[in-house]
Amino acid sequence: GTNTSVGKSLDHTIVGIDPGSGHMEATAKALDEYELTDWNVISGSGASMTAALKRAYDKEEPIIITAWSPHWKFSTFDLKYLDDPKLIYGDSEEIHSVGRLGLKEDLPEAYAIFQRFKWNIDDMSEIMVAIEDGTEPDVAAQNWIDNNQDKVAEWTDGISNVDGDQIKLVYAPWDSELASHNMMKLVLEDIGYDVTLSVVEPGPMFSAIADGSADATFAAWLPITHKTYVDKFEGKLDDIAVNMVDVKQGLAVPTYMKDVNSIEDLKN
Ligand code: PBE
Repeated sequence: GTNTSVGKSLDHTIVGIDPGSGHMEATAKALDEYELTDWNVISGSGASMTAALKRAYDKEEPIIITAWSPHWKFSTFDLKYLDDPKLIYGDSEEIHSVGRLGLKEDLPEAYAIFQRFKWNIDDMSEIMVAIEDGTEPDVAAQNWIDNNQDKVAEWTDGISNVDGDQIKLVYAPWDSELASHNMMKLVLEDIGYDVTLSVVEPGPMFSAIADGSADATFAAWLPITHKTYVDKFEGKLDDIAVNMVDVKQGLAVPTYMKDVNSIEDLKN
């Protein structure tokens, strides 16, 4: 049938991202739960995934990617999520701001901002799309801040300035997190912090917060995506607040793949 030929034309391969991401864990589970025994997922990175997507899309060739929103790929390409009736990728996910133990006492001004920090998919997408269009991340983040002074003021009003206190933010190399961490870096610098951004793989991201070598991350996708990490470091992370709701992850295909609409369609 048609779906078998989609599998064949793709060599039964789903294009994945970095090995330690929640997405790769969920995809392994999806292959298992939907009994897609012939299929495999190749790891890479967000950048290699979008490069493969662009190559396929330009030729209208089939491709299945691990996708998440917010992400600029949904602005650049016409894509659709595959239905996931077993909710392996979660339903609606949230992004949490997570800090090391003791952050509240050590850096109370930053902590107070993190408790209030909340924005939405359109906000983050604006920064992501600008970066993808070639704007430097710090410039794209500053432009968003300049255009959203009211929103930023809700996080920072009444918070005292600090005098060069150091704070270390850590995130994994996803474009969504590139946007959020560049934005928060500028907000913190504006009240006087000396901010370090470091980019590491997802496992080291959570372990850095848990062992106190980093102060905070705004990259914890829950309740499903990063559940394994949060469980692993239970009692060693401060789940400060939700900074975005209604985010999503799943498998996606270009809309020109008309016969593939559900993960179940990939079954032989
Ligand atoms: N993501 C985006 C991440 C979380 C943020 C869905 C690629 C993941 O761990 O899979």
